[in-house]
This record gives sequence, structure tokens and C-alpha cells, in this order.
Amino acid sequence: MHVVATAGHVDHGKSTLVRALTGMEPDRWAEERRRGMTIDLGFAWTGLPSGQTVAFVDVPGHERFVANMLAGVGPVPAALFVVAADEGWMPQSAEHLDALDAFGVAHGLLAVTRSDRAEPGPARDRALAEIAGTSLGMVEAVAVSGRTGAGLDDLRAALDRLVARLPAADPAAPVRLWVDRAFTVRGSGTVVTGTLAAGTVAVGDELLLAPGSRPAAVRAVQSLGRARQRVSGTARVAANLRGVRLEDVRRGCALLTPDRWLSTEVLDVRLHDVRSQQSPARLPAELALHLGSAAVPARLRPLGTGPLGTDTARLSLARPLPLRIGDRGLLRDPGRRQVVAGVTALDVCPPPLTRRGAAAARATVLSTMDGVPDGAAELCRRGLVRAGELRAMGAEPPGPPTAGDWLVDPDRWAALRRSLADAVAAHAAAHPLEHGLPVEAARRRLGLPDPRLVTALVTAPLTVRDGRVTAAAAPELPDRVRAAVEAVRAELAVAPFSAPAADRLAELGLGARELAAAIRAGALTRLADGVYLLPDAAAVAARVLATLPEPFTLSAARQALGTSRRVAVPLLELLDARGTTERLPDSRRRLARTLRHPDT
Ligand SMILES: Nc1nc2c(ncn2[C@@H]2O[C@H](COP(=O)(O)OP(=O)(O)O)[C@@H](O)[C@H]2O)c(=O)[nH]1
Ligand SMILES: [Mg+2]
Repeated sequence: MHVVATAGHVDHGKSTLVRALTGMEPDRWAEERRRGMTIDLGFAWTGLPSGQTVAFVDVPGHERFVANMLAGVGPVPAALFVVAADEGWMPQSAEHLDALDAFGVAHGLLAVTRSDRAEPGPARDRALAEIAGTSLGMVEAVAVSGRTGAGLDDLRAALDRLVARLPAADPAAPVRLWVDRAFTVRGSGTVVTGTLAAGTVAVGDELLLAPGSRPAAVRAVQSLGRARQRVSGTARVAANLRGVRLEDVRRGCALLTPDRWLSTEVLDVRLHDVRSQQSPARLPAELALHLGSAAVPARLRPLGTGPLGTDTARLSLARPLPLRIGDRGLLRDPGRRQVVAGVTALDVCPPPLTRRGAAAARATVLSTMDGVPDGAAELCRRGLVRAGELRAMGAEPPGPPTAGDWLVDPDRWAALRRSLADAVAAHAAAHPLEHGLPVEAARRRLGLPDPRLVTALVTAPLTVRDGRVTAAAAPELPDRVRAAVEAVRAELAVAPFSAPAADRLAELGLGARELAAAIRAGALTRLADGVYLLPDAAAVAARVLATLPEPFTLSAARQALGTSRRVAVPLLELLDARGTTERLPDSRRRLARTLRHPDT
């Protein structure tokens, strides 16, 4: 199926033409039929001589209802442009053409209607000249009369040629169904309709409703009035949803394949076809972004200039939209009732502009971007990004993830590896008793979002043991030494601050060389000459001391730790040096209020 939107000035015969082609009534509301004027979107469809089916989204031409027109045209890839032979080019002819151009609609056809009332030549020539300068380019023109039926067969043939040129949509693409109508059907609940650009909606699908990510299960699907198990874009789709109340959904919402779309309130865009009379740099700041069937208040911040003036800008939206790189939309000035510019989304997840000069730097980056998703370029710019997030932006990951779902730019990775080595060395110097830098502390120090990235960064001579990154090689202890060290560790596990006495160490055969090896292996730590404890002794001591009334004396600390002065004195000095404890002028101590090393 193909979907084509009508466009053109009010009363130029759009609805009459759709009625004549399809035998269906596009003006659904009684008020529309009473006033003889389209107010809201209408839907109708017909077979073409080739056997193809074309559905029409019939739009209102009156300037008061331009927002409805934009919601109908936004998701549709082709337009049937209508101009009346007897009236010729009119204000909404121009406004609708501006909108099609801003959306980047590339396929179209001109119908010169009411040609029973006037010679169609002048209106046709003017319209073709106007259209030629837009994204539609050169289009076929057919003179018709919705009243007499003259030219309708030519129009059907021309529609066949038009739809044959439309690019095929990918049925496997993620679904983003922009809702253009929502209503309830007695006994079935909420139904939404929309133009499905690509992808497949099937009975039983678990989709998400944006904004808000409310789960929406597809209970039933219809297309062109018939129940279907599945419908692939491009198509008109009606979906009966479970879990969604009518008040939860309205025009401008979208049904999404889960995890495949980013909802964003901030995006960087390229402006094109800026139509404001003013200098482009002085575009109004408060605009409306129309994209898909949505219309959202948007604040515009110009960023950079190109050959035609302001060329890139940041948009801040009043509510989030599910957007991808390359999405086309338009900006309208609701006050002046005027299409201001088309936009192409360049970056749907842009960095904040907080530092001085950030906007100018951003403009330089944006000047290199064209709205065609490029996974490698995105990764290079970001340094670090989840593969799923990149896909949700519309870009393919350039390679396999480095850790978890994380992709890392090679240059960034090399720099991170150097930073990690530095951090481990600095930590070892500052904390000689600790066996390496905790992975979580390394993650924070490197500003990484996931500890798995730290682990992935570790290569020889660094290693990870017991949740810490260390530069010390982990030499395997000879069996005899290991047994002796394990005996010491077992004793310390029971009494963490009863450092083995010299004769106990001698009895186990642990001399200076063996003890040094045990320290390198991370099995023990040396607190002072001849004083050996488990590597986590300082942290355990801090927890014990935290239970004491403050300030406490050395003697109170010694008793709480269940140890002697031989251990307590160097241990407290170490804690003082690390800022865990604070030594007062009277030699009593308390735990420091702000720990200088909260990581450890
Ligand atoms: N004579 C004549 N009148 C037409 C033709 N097409 C539409 N009309 C009339 O023009 C008026 C507006 O038509 P309509 O289809 O509602 O225009 P729309 O606003 O573009 O949808 C109606 O009174 C129609 O009867 C045509 O081909 N010939
Ligand atoms: Mg109409």
C-alpha cells in the first residue's frame, strides 16, 4: 500500500477529488459536511490500474487548520498537490508547498482541479514553476474535474507512476507510528490510527506509547477497514491497544518498538529553507516544531552560520519526542502563522552547552554533519556510547562492543588506559598499604559509566584482583610459603589486629623475602617494621573506631581493636595520614568529618 497526502488552498477541490477517486467520504465530521469544508484529516483509499492500493490523507486547506494539515503530511512520503484552474495560486497553496518542502517530501503530483470552470494552463504553469523550486522538484501535472470526472483516468495512471517511484519501506525497521487519531470502540477500548512509514505492527506486539513509555499491547490491527494479523509500512494502520486509556493518547503521540528509540527534549538541527522575512539569525526564539504528527513548543538557539545565514541551531522542546538522526520536521511561528524553516535532526543526544565557547565549538562540529547517521563518526565524537543507544539514534554501531554494550573510540580507549595506569600508580603511592585501586574508585576517577569498562581497560602489567586494579604482578607463591601465609591469614581473619609476633613468623618460616612476596601477591600488608596485617585492615579499623564515643584515646582505640600498642600506634598514624582520623591537640582522636578519601 502507498500513502499520499493532499495539499493545496481551501476549496480547491481536494476532498472532492479524493471522493471522486475513491468513492469514499474524506470529510468524516457532520460539521465538515454541513460547512462544506475540511477541518480535520480525512482518510480514503482506492485501487489503481496496476493493482496497487493508494490511501489518501486528505488535509484541510483553510489557514486556521494548518496544524491539522501538518500532522497529516508529516509522516507521509508523497503529496497530491491540488490547485484550482479558476482560482490559481493562493496563500495556502504557498503555505502548503512551504510545508512539503520543509518536511522534505520528495514525491508528488499536481492536479489542476475545477478545470471544467477554467482553462487549466495558467494555474498549471504557475504551480509547476512554484513546485519545481522545492523538494518535490519536477512533477507531473494532470487537469481534472471532480465534478465531471474528466481527467480522472489520467490522474489514476499518473498516481500509478508516482507510487511506482516511491522507495520501498523496510518491514524490519523499528516501528514509530505517529498517532493522528485516537478514539474508543465499544467493547474493544482504545484505537489509534496513523501512517506507518516503515516496520511492521502485528497483533500481540508489545509496543510503548510515547511520550511516557506506557506499555501498549496490540490487541487487534486493521488496515483500510479490514482486520489483519500484521501490517507493514508504508501503510495506514489502526491499532486496538490494551493498557491505554483514551485520555492517555492523542495526536502527536507515537507507538514505538521498545528500546529502539530515544526520546529527547534537546536536539541540534540544520535549518533549511528559512522563510522568515527577517535576517535568519533573528528567527523568533519561541516556535513550534512539527514532526511526524506531533506539534511541540520549541525554543530555538541559533548556533552556527552557513552560506545562507543561520544554519544550525539547538532546539529545546516542551516535551520529549522520539527522534532519530536525519528526521525532518519544520518550525512554525504560531503567532505569525508562518512556516519559518525546515529542520533536519543532526544530533538527538547532544552535549550540554555550559562552558564558555561551547556553542561556537558545537557549531563547528555541526557544520561537518549532514543528518545521515554515521555510527563511526558518532562514536568518534562521543568517545563512548552504548551500542543500543547508537542504534536508537538511527546509526549502526561501527564494531563490536568493548565491554557490556559499550562502544569505545580507539583514541579515547588509549587515553583511558594511560589515565588508569596513572591513577593506579598515584593510588599506590598514596596508599602503600592497600593492594591496588578499587575498581569502583577507578571508574569514578576516569569518569566512566560502567565498572566493566575499567575491567576491560586492564592489561598487563596491570591486573584486577579482589575488585582492585594493581600494577603489582601477582606472583604465585611457592607452595611452602603459601601454606605459611595462609596460616597467618587464617589467624588474622579471627583477630584482625593481632599481628603475628616475630617468633611466630620465624616458626612458620616467613622471613623478609617470603613476607615481601606475600605483600606483592596481595595476601598481606606491612603496617610497620615487623607488623603484618590483612590488606583491608585499615578499612576494618575505621569501621570499628566509628563505634567509639569521640574523641577517643589511643588506649580506648587499642582496646576496641583488641590489640597492642605495637599495632595500634602505627595503625592510627596511618589513619591520621589518610585523613580517616583526626588527631586533636590533646592527642585524642576523632573520625574526620569529611573523609579525604571517601573512595577507599
Ligand atoms: N465545478 C467544480 N467544482 C468543484 C470541483 N471540485 C470541487 N468543486 C467544488 O469546490 C468546492 C470545494 O471543494 P472541496 O473538495 O471541499 O475543496 P477542498 O477544500 O480543497 O477540499 C465545493 O463546492 C465543490 O463542489 C470541480 O472539479 N469542478
Ligand atoms: Mg477538503
